[in-house]
Amino acid sequence: MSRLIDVAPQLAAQAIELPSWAFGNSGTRFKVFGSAGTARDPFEKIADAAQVHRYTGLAPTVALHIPWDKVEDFDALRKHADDLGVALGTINSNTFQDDEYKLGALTHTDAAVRQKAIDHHFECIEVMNATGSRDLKIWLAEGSNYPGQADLRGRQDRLAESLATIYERIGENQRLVLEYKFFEPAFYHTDVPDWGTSYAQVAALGERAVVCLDTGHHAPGTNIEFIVMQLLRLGKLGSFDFNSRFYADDDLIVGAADPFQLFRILFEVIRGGGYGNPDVAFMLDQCHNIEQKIPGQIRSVLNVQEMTARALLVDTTALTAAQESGDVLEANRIFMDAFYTDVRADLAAWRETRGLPADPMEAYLASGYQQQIESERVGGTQAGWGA
Ligand code: RM4
Ligand code: MN
Repeated sequence: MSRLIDVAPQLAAQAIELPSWAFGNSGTRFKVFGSAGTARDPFEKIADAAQVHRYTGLAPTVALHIPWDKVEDFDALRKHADDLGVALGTINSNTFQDDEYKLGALTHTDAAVRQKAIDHHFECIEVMNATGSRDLKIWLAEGSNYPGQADLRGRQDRLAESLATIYERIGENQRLVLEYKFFEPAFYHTDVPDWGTSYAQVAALGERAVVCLDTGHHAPGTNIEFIVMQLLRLGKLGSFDFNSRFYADDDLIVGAADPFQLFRILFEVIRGGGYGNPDVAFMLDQCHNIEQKIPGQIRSVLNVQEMTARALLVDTTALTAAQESGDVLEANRIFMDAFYTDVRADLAAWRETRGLPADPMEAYLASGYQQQIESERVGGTQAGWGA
């Protein structure tokens, strides 16, 4: 078993993008709770995200959602991020909150509605040009609720056509990233429900189109690490939206519901060459409905770091030997040995060697930032879904 110190250089390469929406208020369809100090605009969301990076060294970029994070002057937002030591990352499009999109956006039967949705993506590409972002991430809320309601095949064909039009606008150094999700808000069928559909759609577009795997977007019991392996094998795993879930798309703190699953996923990422590889972006897609938001994000990136460290500790030489000789129990023992290794004290010491606090959460809580935003951010409207 190798020690943490042996894998430290690989740990230093870790970067996890934060979602701007984690710093605004969110909730369920029953209630969105407000909370003191919550960011009121994209500038304040970036300031909060920068705190996470400051204490963990793990989160150098922030993803934006358009129009939630639309500002007059994206150059100013970019400079603001830069001044705070972070950069703007992935641009997420949003075609799920306009009345016209009730029955679809990129798949709608009405060409005018499809064009509106395509134009929104063109606008997102302009934002990317201003922010210096590489990735346009598309998640579609499209589908139907009742059998017979929609022409499944027709929608898939219109989706292909709309995506091709958007892809043509993508710059040389930009990518189109298509995210899948098995259900919700549509309950009978979803137009991009699984990795296979996303793969088929992006493969038809070209090299700069890849798949986003959101860990909360599968049916319970799905072997997600198998999908990770397959997409890496096919060269189409573009990014992760990390979060955890118990039942549906819960968007809870990554590693909270099933740390072992996170370990298994990260093991396949590493084995498949997706770790420390700029082609595979690590992002969080979470909401902190009842817990504090900045600490929630700190806990999340630390969970990913901790499980990455454990996955890096797998003795792959011994594992391969056990696999090839058919030693079932020994292979499983080697795998589990790494999973059960407590790396927390070693990680704390390693952080200090890099000028970071041993305990980022404690350092943040002691910094006074939370008290400061709670007293300063009075008046105005707190950011939330749709704002
Ligand atoms: C979706 C999907 C997207 C995220 C939105 C807010 O379920 O996961 O990635 O942008 O939620
Ligand atoms: Mn997502």
